[in-house]
Amino acid sequence: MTTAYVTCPLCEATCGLEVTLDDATVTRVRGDRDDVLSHGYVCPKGASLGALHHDPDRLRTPLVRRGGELVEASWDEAFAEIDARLPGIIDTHGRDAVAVYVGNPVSHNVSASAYLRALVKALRTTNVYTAGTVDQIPKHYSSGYLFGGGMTIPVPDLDRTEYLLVLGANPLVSNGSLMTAGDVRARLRGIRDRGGRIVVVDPRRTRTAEFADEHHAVRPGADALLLLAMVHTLFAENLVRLGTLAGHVTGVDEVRELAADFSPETVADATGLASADIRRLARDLATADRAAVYGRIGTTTQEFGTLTSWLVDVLNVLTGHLDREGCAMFPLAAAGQANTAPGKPFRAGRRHTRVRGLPEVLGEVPVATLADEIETPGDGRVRALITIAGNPSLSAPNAARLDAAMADLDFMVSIDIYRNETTRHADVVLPAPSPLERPHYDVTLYQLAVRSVANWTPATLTSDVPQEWRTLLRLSGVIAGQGPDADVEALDDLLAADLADRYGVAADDTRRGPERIVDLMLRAGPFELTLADLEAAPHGVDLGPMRPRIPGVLATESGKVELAPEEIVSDVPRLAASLSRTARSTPESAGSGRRGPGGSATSRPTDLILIGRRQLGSNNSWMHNLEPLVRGSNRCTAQLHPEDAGRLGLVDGDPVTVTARTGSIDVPVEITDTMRPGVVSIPHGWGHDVAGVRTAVATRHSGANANVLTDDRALDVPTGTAALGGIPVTLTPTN
Ligand SMILES: Nc1nc2c(c(=O)[nH]1)N[C@H]1C(S)=C(S)[C@@H](COP(=O)(O)OP(=O)(O)OC[C@H]3O[C@@H](n4cnc5c(=O)[nH]c(N)nc54)[C@H](O)[C@@H]3O)O[C@H]1N2
Ligand SMILES: Nc1nc2c(c(=O)[nH]1)N[C@H]1C(S)=C(S)[C@@H](COP(=O)(O)OP(=O)(O)OC[C@H]3O[C@@H](n4cnc5c(=O)[nH]c(N)nc54)[C@H](O)[C@@H]3O)O[C@H]1N2
Ligand code: SF4
Ligand SMILES: [Mo]
Repeated sequence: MTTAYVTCPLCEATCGLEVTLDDATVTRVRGDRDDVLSHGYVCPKGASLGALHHDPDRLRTPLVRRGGELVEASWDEAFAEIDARLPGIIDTHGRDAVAVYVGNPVSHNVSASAYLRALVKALRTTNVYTAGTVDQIPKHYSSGYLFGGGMTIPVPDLDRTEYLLVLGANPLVSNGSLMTAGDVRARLRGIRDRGGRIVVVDPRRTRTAEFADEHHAVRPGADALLLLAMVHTLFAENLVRLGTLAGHVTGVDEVRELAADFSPETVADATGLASADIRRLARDLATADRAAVYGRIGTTTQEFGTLTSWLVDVLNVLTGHLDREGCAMFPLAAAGQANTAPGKPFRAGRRHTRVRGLPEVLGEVPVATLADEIETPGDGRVRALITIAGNPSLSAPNAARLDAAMADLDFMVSIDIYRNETTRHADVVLPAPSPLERPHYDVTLYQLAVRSVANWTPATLTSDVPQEWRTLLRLSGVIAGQGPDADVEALDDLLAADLADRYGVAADDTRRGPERIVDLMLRAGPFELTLADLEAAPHGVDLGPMRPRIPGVLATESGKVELAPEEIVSDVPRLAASLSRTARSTPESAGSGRRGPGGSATSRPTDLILIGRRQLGSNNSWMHNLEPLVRGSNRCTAQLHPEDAGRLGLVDGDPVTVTARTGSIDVPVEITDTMRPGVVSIPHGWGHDVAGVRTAVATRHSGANANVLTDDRALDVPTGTAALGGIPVTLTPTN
């Protein structure tokens, strides 16, 4: 028996786990009590790392399409196929004919994230689509314009705050997002133990809402109105206090003017909150000494994602709750922290997509328009696609359309650990090692951690599957014209030398791959660690709580927090227009009349508004092939308030057909008074019963694909991020 200590790479919490092995068999996974961040916490997914590693369906051999069928092939055969097909497409149709889709697990995989740069550089395509564009891009955008850096995102100082206002996040289920905090439950409990308050704004009474002191069931998409009315109240009641931020903020008067028309009375109907409650929320926030406003995916993947993300921080600033102990603060990571050296001020929209003119943000363009780019003829049409750790067939809006478009590509390569809904369309599938077969250091998520910590995980098990960085470099070699057998070591040396140059430190050339990269990032970092320091600390190194970072962290043109950037406030008229839209709608049905942008449905009594939900045993779309995770309550259902169910004559478990502009799906209803009347919730990541996958367990527990209902036309306008929530749908009992 041996024991290994690993940082879980499955979600943003970065928990430390203790893995027990009998030779190469994982016999137990539990929380590492000595882990510096998570102190022994583990969730059902982390506990399933062994099951994931041993899953017989997980890919260990490349697949190549022969005579229409994906068949097992050697690595050399797979790369020969790519070399025979991909460079030709670039030669004939140009660089932009190849698109890349980067999925969520890349953020948790330094081997993939560090070496993706090489691939994108070799491709020189403008078509880089990411899961971020169905997720947090509005927060990067608002932070970029407010503070000057797209990664300069404030996170709540959970361990010291006494008032936490949470909008559109359910950390007790998601384990925290844009807020890396292993064992979030203990940390939230800490707030209450200190006599503090937690307030949740969410159309559903989630686990986090149940746990909180106060819950407000806002109407989907109305958060920006709510927050702007709180801003209005702060000014009206003379509660604006910049505190230590005074002298570091511009644009306060502009914000006052923008909020003038949004009194609590004006927005009450549209938000579903009483004006007295809105005023009280503003006062409670203003008078709390240590407080933070925090918003997550319910605030970013919605019609007003940018404005909501912006207003979260406007409130933090106006109440003096930014960059102070116990408030919203800027983390400081030991490696790769993007905002430690002064850079150029953030700018988005440096280019726009060909068909719909949607903006680039952080070099990424919205996956909501990938199908347009594949389907629409002309120069720059996407003819080939490389997916890396992504499953857009289940995760992107109007997924059925994108799925069909992918089937129509000239060539597709996927790097993935499963043959699933997306990778079944590929011509070549290249496997990646399991999480236990690769080293790990969470370069991305530690930049958003509530404490500075550093933890290195060496690979626990060896693998026949090449490390993902090697696969990415080999693929880059094909694209750079070096053929199927590029010198991976030489390419790695180049990449490391380039980074060493950028960080101004010498690379330790006795190390290879991500080890060399992480080591040089650590040495260049603010705590001047080395990889050897971390190798000697299997439970991680604690580097202390967040510290004030203003003004040094600010990279705006003015060197100040720019509270009213044109790129954001120009969207306020669209928000104002949404108010008159609500005013015109019928008041008796909470959901009716609120249309997503581009939605053309007329209000009917059975119209509902669709939102999503996360489930403890799911990880977006890809862990449903593990028996321990698909037992019990982890099911794909449409949650509905009893009033709505009664109106539709539905009882618990009845099958319903849910229809939106883009398509319809059948799911059983789950009747629960945790839902806001007029709103229906269906989790994403299900819908595994399609041909050509190799996920036996998931197929048996299929569920339906909620993203058949989400609309690729419904976007947060400034960023083009999909509004996955707030979609008008109709429910009819399935016969
Ligand atoms: N167990 C589990 N954990 C996960 C994941 C998973 O799939 N399963 N996925 C991971 C990923 S990729 C991410 S990005 C994070 C996300 O982390 P969270 O954002 O915390 O995740 P959700 O549980 O989806 O919480 C979003 C909440 O927003 C609410 N909501 C929907 N629309 C609105 C709205 O218009 N306004 C407001 N105020 N609320 C709204 C929903 O009801 C929901 O409760 O979770 C990560 N962790
Ligand atoms: N309706 C609705 N849709 C949503 C959301 C929602 O809340 N509602 N949430 C959105 C969010 S926040 C996100 S982040 C996206 C996620 O969108 P995606 O990233 O497209 O989807 P995932 O389900 O995370 O798929 C991850 C893929 O990576 C593979 N994989 C896992 N580990 C590795 C690895 O180490 N290497 C490689 N190469 N592959 C690996 C898995 O097999 C799977 O195919 O979904 C979005 N879609
Ligand atoms: S909460 Fe996230 S990081 Fe922690 S064990 Fe679960 S999946 Fe892993
Ligand atoms: Mo996400």
